[in-house]
Amino acid sequence: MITMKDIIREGHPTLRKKAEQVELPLSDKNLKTLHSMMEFLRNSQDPEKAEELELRPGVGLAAPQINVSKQIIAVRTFNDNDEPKELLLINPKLVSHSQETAYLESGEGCLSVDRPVEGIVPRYARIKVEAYNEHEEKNIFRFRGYEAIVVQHELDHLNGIMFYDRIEDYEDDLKQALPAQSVIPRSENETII
Ligand code: NB4
Ligand code: NI
Repeated sequence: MITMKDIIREGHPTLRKKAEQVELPLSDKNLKTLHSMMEFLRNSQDPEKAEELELRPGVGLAAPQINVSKQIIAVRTFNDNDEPKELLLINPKLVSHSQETAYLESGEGCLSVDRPVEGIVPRYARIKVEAYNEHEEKNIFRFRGYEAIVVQHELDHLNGIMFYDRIEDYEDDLKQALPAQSVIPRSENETII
């Protein structure tokens, strides 16, 4: 079972590496990793479990955060009917995005960052992601709004990017310059979520 002890924190070199592609068919070990990542999100969103296990709540987790440098993402959000929506994305690839940008009004936090960092983190408002699921089916996923932001935060982890790398006026020794092709220019018609 994954707990906060398993989550590596900023300064750990794995968080700055590009994650490796996962080989298909999935090994039992990779399947176990996938499922334990989703179990962590479920536990972290369950107030009783979270207190008992001392988990910070999370809506997403990327494998590099548990020191597994592989292209695996788990996302657990809620739909309009308040039902959980769980997604496991393997070898995800951003295939297209809107020009329009969006950001979370309350800023972003990261389970690998043990301090609050304020500031605007520009993200694309809508994205299309090609990925395999846990059944090894290739799919194109469309995300918008809050969900699109969560997925982009996780995709960044697979590329060694931390959310504060994207905050314009933030200064810190741990902040790194974005590769030019990763820069997201803020749009005029930006959505605040
Ligand atoms: C990933 C998110 C940071 C910004 C927005 C939010 C929470 C994380 C990090 C975008 C992605 C984890 C992975 C939350 C949270 C709202 C929904 C449902 C019920 C509690 C939960 C709390 F916990 N970020 N934490 N941070 N990360 N919303 N919510 N609620 O998830 O570092 O790379 O359960
Ligand atoms: Ni994070």
